[in-house]
Amino acid sequence: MTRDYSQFMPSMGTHNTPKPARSALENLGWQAFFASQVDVEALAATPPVRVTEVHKSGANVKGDGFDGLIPPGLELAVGDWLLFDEALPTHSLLLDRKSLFKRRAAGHAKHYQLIAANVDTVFVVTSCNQDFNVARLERFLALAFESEVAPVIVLTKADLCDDTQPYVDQAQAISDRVPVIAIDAKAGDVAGALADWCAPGQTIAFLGTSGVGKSTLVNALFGAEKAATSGIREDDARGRHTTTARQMHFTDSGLAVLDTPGMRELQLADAEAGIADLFADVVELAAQCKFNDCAHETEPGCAVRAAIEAGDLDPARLERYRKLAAEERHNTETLAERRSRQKDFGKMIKTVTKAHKGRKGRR
Ligand SMILES: Nc1nc2c(ncn2[C@@H]2O[C@H](COP(=O)(O)OP(=O)(O)OP(=O)(O)O)[C@@H](O)[C@H]2O)c(=O)[nH]1
Ligand SMILES: [Mg+2]
Ligand SMILES: [Zn+2]
Repeated sequence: MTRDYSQFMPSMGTHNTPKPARSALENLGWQAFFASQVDVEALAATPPVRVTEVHKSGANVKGDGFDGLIPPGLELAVGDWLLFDEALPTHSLLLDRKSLFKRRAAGHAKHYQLIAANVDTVFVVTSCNQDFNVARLERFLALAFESEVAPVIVLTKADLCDDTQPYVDQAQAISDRVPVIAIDAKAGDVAGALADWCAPGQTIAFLGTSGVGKSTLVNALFGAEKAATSGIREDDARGRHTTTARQMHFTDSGLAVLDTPGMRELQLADAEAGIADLFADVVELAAQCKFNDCAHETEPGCAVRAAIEAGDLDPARLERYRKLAAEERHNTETLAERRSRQKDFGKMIKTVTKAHKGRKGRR
């Protein structure tokens, strides 16, 4: 195994060389990943811009000393980077995404909704009250793993709860790859608690249901009222959907921050790998079952049941995994059906066009 020992090496005079000033683009989240897709001429002719908001009438974009609007036509997500074509904005070139959050659109079984692109860290927010729900957290985390975005769980309203430890323990048990933070978003040191993920040039996003304090966290990071917040209904601790649009804000230090509207329903599709990552413990156990197609019910040599009996696997966790995996398969099939129908339609058009051209040729 090769190990990286660089952190143990003496730093070679780094404190003597002043850091170069960060460029305006870097302060919008421009990273080497995007720069490597563009040559110098393209950079000069079509300057990079970042999508900060997407709505029906188009997308707001921001670049170096530039604020603009791209008319509808491109399928864009907040956080996207484009090479802006001033003469024909809808011909702007979309750069490859480092990451993309998408979900099965609510109410449209056969469509995707793009949530955000090029996010480095996602804070999955829930509060220490009735909103706390392990199955829902697992959905958000599986989506993050699928999108290859590092997730962190933030438990807000620590001040309203006698003992946060049971919440922290349950959140921590979901995955040892996901840090958990409990905080008072209104009065706690939010910037300090999230500092590890908020270096200049990074892009962070807040996801979670309504009323959990996403906008409150955003405001705390800015030290200013960037986003509106409002009270929750006391009876069921649910929010009122105060934030209605996904919006990217930028701090003076060069951190890109995405606030999102509360999401009640998160349906996963094309997220098999993300789910397997999150439930790696169950997947590994299942691989040790005697039969490849073991349903972990009554089969002999079932490693999953053995782990449950030994108290090493929570049966409720297995059940949640099964349910999420089955739902994901169903959603993925529905989307695949639609895609294949579109492909068939595309083929039909091509055949018709060809036949038409053929006839013309014979005339
Ligand atoms: N006491 C306390 N109140 C909080 C905390 N976090 C948020 N709140 C309050 O909870 C309410 C909802 O907070 P928001 O920040 O608007 O919640 P949101 O997640 O942005 O909600 P949507 O925009 O509807 O998705 C507000 O009244 C906040 O002041 C916290 O840690 N402690
Ligand atoms: Mg909000
Ligand atoms: Zn089994």
